Amino acid sequence: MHGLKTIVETGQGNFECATRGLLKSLATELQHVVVAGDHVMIRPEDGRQGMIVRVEPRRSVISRTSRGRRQILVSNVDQALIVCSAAKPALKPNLIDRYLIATEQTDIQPIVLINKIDLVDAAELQPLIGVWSAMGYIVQMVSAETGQGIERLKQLVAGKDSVVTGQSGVGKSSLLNVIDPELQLRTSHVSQDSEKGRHTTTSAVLVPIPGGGHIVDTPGIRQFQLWDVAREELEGCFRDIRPFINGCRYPDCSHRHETECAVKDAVADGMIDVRRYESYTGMYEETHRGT
Ligand SMILES: Nc1nc2c(ncn2[C@@H]2O[C@H](COP(=O)(O)OP(=O)(O)OP(=O)(O)O)[C@@H](O)[C@H]2O)c(=O)[nH]1
Ligand SMILES: [Mg+2]
Ligand SMILES: [Zn+2]
Repeated sequence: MHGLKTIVETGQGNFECATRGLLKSLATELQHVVVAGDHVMIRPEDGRQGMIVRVEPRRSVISRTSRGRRQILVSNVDQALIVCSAAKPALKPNLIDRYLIATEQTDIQPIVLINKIDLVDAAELQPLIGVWSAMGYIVQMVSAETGQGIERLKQLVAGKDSVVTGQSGVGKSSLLNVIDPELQLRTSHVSQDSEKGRHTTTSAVLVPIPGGGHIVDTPGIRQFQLWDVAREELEGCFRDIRPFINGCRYPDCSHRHETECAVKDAVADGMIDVRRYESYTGMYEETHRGT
């Protein structure tokens, strides 16, 4: 999106499109009618120009709350690449849990990438990774430095639309750069633009990658905290805790101080990983009550 113009990728190349007036009238100050990732129908006009006449229903959205209102940043994303590093900065398993929990209520497939695997003994991470794998999460060890795991990463992103998230310094740009050496140039280009005060609502770009698919690039999304999960919904977002919650004595059990709690029993019996349980209680303290 560039102001009033939207670049639409089609089977016959890119078209620079305006948006039909009727659609535009539905826009608000915060919300564009068309967002990056949308599937649209266009009417070609002269040359490579066109008019967006219809926006298809969105499969999934990534949004943030701005000035008290939900703003959609990008739609129809298939997967979120949750990038962390094995060291420098140190691995933070509870932070990974946070990202995983946030994707749980969406149609977005999370993929955990543990980068900088060259800096540690990979075998030591196996028990930790095994806990996530047992719940069905994809966790891939990679190194942008040595190339370890990069072929697998390329397979994971091919043909899919992925957003990338993770703390500063974990190697997101480095990984994108090995997926596509051209991507880095374009990444820095977008950042420079936004420094000049480009309106943040228009800055999401889907960058095509080799083998098909896109990486969603916006500085905002690279730091996104993902979505808020209401306190009542938290237990259900933990794939390992969810099976036990019906066994608790109290229907509103928070699984912390209550007696006759099936979740705490499961932790004591080794059915739920202790670190995951602590991750749950930590998040519980911080989440807000829903409305
Ligand atoms: N040893 C090692 N260093 C790496 C690896 N990947 C990235 N680095 C280094 O880690 C540092 C940070 O990498 P970046 O790619 O800039 O990290 P980033 O996640 O994009 O950081 P922000 O843009 O600040 O969010 C750089 O000095 C990289 O050279 C890796 O696999 N192994
Ligand atoms: Mg970066
Ligand atoms: Zn309980």
